Amino acid sequence: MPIVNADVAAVFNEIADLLEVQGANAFRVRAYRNAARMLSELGRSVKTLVDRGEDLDALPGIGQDLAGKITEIVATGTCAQLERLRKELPPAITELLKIPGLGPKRVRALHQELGIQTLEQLHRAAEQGHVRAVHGFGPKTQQHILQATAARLQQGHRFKLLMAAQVAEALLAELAAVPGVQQAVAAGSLRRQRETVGDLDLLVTTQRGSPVMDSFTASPDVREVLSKGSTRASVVLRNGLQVDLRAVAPASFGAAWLYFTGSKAHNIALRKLAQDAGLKLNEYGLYRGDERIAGDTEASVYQALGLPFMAPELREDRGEIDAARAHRLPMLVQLPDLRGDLHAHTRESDGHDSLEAMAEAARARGLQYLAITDHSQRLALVHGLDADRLARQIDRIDELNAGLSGIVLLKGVEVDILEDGTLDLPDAVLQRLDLVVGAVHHRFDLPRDRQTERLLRAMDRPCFSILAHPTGRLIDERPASDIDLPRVIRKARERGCFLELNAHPARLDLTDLACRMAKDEGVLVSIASDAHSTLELDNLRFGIGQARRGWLASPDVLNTRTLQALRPLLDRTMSRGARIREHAASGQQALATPSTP
Ligand code: DGT
Ligand code: CA
Ligand code: CA
Repeated sequence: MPIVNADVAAVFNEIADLLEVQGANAFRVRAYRNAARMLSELGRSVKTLVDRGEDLDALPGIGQDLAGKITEIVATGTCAQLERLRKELPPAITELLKIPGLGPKRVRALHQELGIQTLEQLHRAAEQGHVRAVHGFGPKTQQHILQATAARLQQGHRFKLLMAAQVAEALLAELAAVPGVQQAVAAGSLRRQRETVGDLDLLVTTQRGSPVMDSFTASPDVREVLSKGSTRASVVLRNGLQVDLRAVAPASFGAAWLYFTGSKAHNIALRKLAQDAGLKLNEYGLYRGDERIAGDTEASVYQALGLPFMAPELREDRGEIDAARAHRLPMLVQLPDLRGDLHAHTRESDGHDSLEAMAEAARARGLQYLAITDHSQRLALVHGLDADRLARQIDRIDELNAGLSGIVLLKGVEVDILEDGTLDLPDAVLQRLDLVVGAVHHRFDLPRDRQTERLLRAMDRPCFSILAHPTGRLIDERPASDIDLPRVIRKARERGCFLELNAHPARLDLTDLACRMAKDEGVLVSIASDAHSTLELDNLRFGIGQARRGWLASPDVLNTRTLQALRPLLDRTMSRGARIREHAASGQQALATPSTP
């Protein structure tokens, strides 16, 4: 099985963790982390780049040293430096580092003073009160560690969709190349585009005698074979991801794909429908008595049950079956429906690429417009723009647009929403933009009322178009901030502004259910890449997956609009006209006339 980007990223992240535990230079550590992030977000296979002999140091943040290591990892699955570090430190250090609040320094102290090497040992030490005795730890931290280790030990680990998708793609290509294999497809939560995946479920149809189970379990990336038979096998990969493979005859392919795609709840509901009609549904087909009446395709099964085909993203038993019977299933939005992207960064703040490169990359992906929304000044660490620099960027975009064809850059900003709900830049410069994307980047921990008020107040500002990553959650890393989302959605409807579904695979914020809530309230959703490089524009596909899970059809999505149809919608959020003049008159110097088309 070939190495996928996530494997290389995992090696780099582990190196960074171990270096940090050893107290290595912070720049060195950060270089590995940035490289890991870039790779896991890269739209192309780094193995393919290596195979083709392409120049790896052309990738953002990759110098000669890291390029050499990537080549080494692609060839061998690991790299000498990591092996060296692993020998120097106990293997469970990386696990310990994942506990919130336990940085490398503390992990080091626990290891050195208590000899702790595993989660179980840490849990026991906290239970027995030994942790609080270590310098720098108190009873509160000990309690926190006790809870966190208990939770970790209980919860089965789930993988982010991006990583699961990369691994599945590589595995399916390998399986398809095995003699006798006819079809090889993904099923399970991956196919339903859930934001995290517990394990991978793959399905093949084969001719008799195909060695598919042997090749699958013999793959060098398999750490452990859990079970193996002639029609099924389960393995655990080196990265910890479990993969279940099933083989069926072509006549059962549709029924098996339906069964293993799930969800379990959807399957149960379908089986009940079948029973009520005097039929029997299982993974081999739909039967009347002993006769198989459907099962070679999924559509044949649905049809025999009197239903239209249902997209995998809908199969959660959240009302899709009733909606289907009433012919009320939405025509789900698709990637080619997107005409543009309303959230992207350039080198001017923390992006990797220039305005020109971003414009070209968006055009190459068939987009008609791309909003440039660099960070605002409060985010000094990422070189956020103050009013002067933003004004200069506005001018540059105007100049650039004059010479561009096939793509229009929209002038925007990702302005910080301050703690009191004001915005991080004056209205005078915001007015000159085509759109204002507002976002929270600090104080995620405010109590519900204050956090909600903060957002509502921001949305009430004269220039406010789209609320970006509304809850601020990072999957597995930071919980959603506590907000009254229904209130925020109703506010967006009253104000005529929009909510973002951030397509970054670590965010996917809004959730599927939140998308559905927005749709029900008539609030349009902006599916946005938040790209920090040209390659990250490809993340839009994960946003599409989430939107489809949230029942969004093309008309429910803001950026399926043509530029011509989009302009007036954005203009309304920018209070062009009376209110602007009022604000300009109230002491702030108008920098220029508003840039209406
Ligand atoms: P995951 O792996 O936790 O992200 O979620 P899934 O949906 O991939 O669940 P998984 O891997 O346990 O099972 C794959 C599919 O197999 C599941 O979506 C539906 C089907 N399945 C599994 N167990 C059962 C069951 O007990 N009854 C029925 N009807 N279907 C099942
Ligand atoms: Ca699964
Ligand atoms: Ca499974």
